[in-house]
Amino acid sequence: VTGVLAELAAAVGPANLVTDPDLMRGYLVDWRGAHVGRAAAVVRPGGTEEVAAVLRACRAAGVGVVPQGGNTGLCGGAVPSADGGEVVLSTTRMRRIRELDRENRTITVEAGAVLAAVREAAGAAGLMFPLSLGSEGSCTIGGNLATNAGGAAVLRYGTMRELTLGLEVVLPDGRVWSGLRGLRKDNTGYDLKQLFVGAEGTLGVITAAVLRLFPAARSRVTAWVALPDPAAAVELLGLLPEDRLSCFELMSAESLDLVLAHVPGARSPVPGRWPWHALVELTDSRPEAALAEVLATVLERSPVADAVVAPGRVLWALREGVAEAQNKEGPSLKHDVTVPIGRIPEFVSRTDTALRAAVPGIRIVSYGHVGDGNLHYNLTKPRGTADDEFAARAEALATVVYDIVAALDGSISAEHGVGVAKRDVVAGYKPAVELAMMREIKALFDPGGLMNPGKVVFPAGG
Ligand code: FAD
Ligand code: 2HG
Ligand code: ZN
Repeated sequence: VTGVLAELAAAVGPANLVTDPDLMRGYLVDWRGAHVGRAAAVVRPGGTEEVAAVLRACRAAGVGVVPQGGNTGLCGGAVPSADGGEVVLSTTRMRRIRELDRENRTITVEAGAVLAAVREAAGAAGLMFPLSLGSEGSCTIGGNLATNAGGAAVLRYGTMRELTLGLEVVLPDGRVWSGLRGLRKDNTGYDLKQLFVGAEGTLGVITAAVLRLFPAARSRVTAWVALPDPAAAVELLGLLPEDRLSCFELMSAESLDLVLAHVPGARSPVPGRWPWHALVELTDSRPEAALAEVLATVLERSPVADAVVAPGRVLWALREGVAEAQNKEGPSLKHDVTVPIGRIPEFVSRTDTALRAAVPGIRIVSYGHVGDGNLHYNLTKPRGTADDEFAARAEALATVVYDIVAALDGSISAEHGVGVAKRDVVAGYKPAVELAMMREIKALFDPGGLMNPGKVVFPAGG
């Protein structure tokens, strides 16, 4: 490894090669503190050619490379392994917005651009980039692409996959693929960009992308709705106008309890304690859309217990605060799952019943993007239980959750990906032929197994 460091310093400039343990620390642990690794160095290339030089040098030396953007991922995919021999490739210096094309409704950005900055640039041009995540102030477009990020606006605009028209990628052998086409139609063979979206850095390093833009919202209304159960949420969802609904988020009472306990100044928007809460947002590109009236009419006809309409981001802070609030309550067992929307009520009731029987007092912090079928079915230990006693049950509890997801034709990773956290368990829920195709694609692009080693792809016979 030491041999390659001089080459890396030459590739990116000595100031952008970090080997000091104190300066490396932040790159070696994930946002939750759940995954900790070691590395030979952190390298911070400033452009595509520098990324290519880094990958060539690492390949020649047989050194593994771990791409990292904002390091907000929740599956340990951006954290190096514990062996200390890998290099973290941080994209944070590559954050230029290369072009905004109004006629084509596209923006071309470098992979290290922070999501919030891309949304702002689109907004400044009177347009909108719709990807909406609580981590938008830190996560990068490269990370969003590599994880095929979802978030709150998927029901209307799709995941990162649907928002991407072209990519620039450095392959593991250092070749640069310039696929930055801003075309909505391009049937000239395999859709190669989609292989890299959701690959979590295992097939190459994404260095830039052409993304779709949309008309900005010129009217908006947001409501907090108290509900008796998830079935009422699904019923309300079906009554809302699909062409104007931009978000439909659901939270259990236990999720709101944590936000009220840990987010300074947080207050419940409705009086009393209700089992479930939905956050609903309607938007329209016309300023005169009268959305408040539309929403009020639907709410009058639907099975809601109480509802409050509020402007701005006040209500969003309650929803986006759950992940951090749950962290403050100790270790959480996360299950980012999805089932067909109509099966959410059955999923919740079957899983809640099974888990409450298995662990009396368990806190079920379930919340998420129910408008697209995605729940973060997260668990917090019962009060008074030791962290390690609860953690020891993680695998058994996950099996309960995932078996019910599988029985309902769902997926055990909806939007956060696989990383290391779910690599082995995902393999248990996929047909052998699907696992084999994944291994074959990985071997084709990365025969040496040096791109994000050990992540996503379950090894043959492993
Ligand atoms: P990182 O964490 O740095 O990396 C993630 C993966 O992508 C790793 O495998 C890494 O190797 C790979 N990678 C990063 N950059 C590149 C690149 N340029 N080329 C190739 N591979 C690369 N996710 C959602 O989907 N929806 C949400 O609503 C959501 N909300 C969140 C809220 C909070 C508070 C937090 C902490 C996280 C949330 N996330 C959410 C998870 C996370 O923000 C997303 O997965 C995000 O897309 C990761 O971006 P990043 O730049 O931080 O990537
Ligand atoms: C969210 O929707 C994020 O808030 C984070 O995807 C979910 O931490 C989680 O489990
Ligand atoms: Zn989410």
